[in-house]
Amino acid sequence: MLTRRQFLDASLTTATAVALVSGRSAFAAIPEAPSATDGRTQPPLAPTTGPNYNPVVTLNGWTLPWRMNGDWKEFHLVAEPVVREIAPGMKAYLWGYNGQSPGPTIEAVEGDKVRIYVTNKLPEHTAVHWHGQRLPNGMDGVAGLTQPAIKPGQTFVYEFQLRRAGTFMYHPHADEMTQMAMGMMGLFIVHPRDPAERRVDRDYVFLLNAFDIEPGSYVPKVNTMLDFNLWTWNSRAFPGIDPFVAGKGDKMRMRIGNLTMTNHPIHIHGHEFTVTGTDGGWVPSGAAWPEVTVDVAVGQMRSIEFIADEPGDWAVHCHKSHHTMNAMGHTVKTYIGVNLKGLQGKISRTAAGYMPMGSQGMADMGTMEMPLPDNTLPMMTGFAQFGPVEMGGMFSVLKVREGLAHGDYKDPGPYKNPEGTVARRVETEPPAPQRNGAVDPGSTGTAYRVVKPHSHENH
Ligand SMILES: [Cu+2]
Repeated sequence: MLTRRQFLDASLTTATAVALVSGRSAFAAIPEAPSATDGRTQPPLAPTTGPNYNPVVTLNGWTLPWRMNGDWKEFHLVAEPVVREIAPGMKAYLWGYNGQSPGPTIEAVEGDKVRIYVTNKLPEHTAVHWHGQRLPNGMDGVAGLTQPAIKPGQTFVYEFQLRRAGTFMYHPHADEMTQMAMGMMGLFIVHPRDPAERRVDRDYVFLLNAFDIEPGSYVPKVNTMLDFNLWTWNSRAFPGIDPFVAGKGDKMRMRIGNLTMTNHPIHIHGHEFTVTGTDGGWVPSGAAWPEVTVDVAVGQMRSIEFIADEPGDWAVHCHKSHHTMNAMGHTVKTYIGVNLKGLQGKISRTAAGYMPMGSQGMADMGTMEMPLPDNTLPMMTGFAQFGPVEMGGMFSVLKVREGLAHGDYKDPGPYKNPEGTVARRVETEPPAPQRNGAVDPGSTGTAYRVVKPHSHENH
């Protein structure tokens, strides 16, 4: 609790800082702090000064512009409350940086000297830790241990030289439980000095994060330890997550950082990849190992690479099935195998609006127009060309297309499958009975016999 005196001090300093930072002429020593609120993936930011590199694409995010000052690259982060659309139909009141959660991606080059200003517009103190970076101890951003906390209204500066290329993160190290549960985090990419080293055509980056937001409310519960109800990539949940777009034959990289409190096995359909980097650096090329699922543990980063050589719309998702479900699913009861006929009428007499569901599985929930409280997301949702996708949370699509231009990241729409290459229905006889979800132990399965097999299968 702040005392009245402390509160007045805090609001005065906040007001002063706001005036100084927005009035550029009054505060020329500090670079401008650009801000963005658009939840869509922004085009990569190609460098206009300093060494060249192939910029990353931040999924549903953006890169922080910088300015050169002598031989220093100067950035300005503003820690502040933000409104983030998690997916269409739901907004969250979070804390982040420069208008968004996660904050903008910082990109620079191995050997660069970076000067990062951090202005605190939060109601409490903060500090920024540069996860994975080699730097002087006093620049490590642990409030109390390596520096005084940045009080509301204050601006601190961090200065260090980037000693190695790789994928890093930034996040608060002050009241971490609250500030990370509220969405404060960002990516920090350091490119190799030689742009030919480890070069790829498309380099996607995202953070795994999670929130616990009651349906109908806007602010995350910050004391939740494990039972989160929104599993997100860059603070977005499917169907709010943009696709990974690839030209056929492109060399792809995805860099995935985990700032949740559990591990996430990230799985890609249709392609195998190699794990080529961790927060500790690049995996030597002879030691990179093949996978189709990479487990990203808490506080870790994994960089994976593959050639996008299979055209199509390929699912990319966390393999924990509860992490591909949105908030409303977490309270739904299981009724599989229960005959609910007649029950609804009886219960509705005492509980108005009662709606039983799921006696034949939960798939109804992907299509039903069920009234939701304001500001939440259905359990499983999303539509594609063949029907409901029945997903939520940590799910997106890798869209591989022939003939995409190098810098084209637009959603190319649904994949046009070549004739005869889509799984199809076959005629059966007798028709499969309605089983109402119950398993008949005496069933021999003959009801599903295919009666008109292709002739060549009879030989
Ligand atoms: Cu997961």
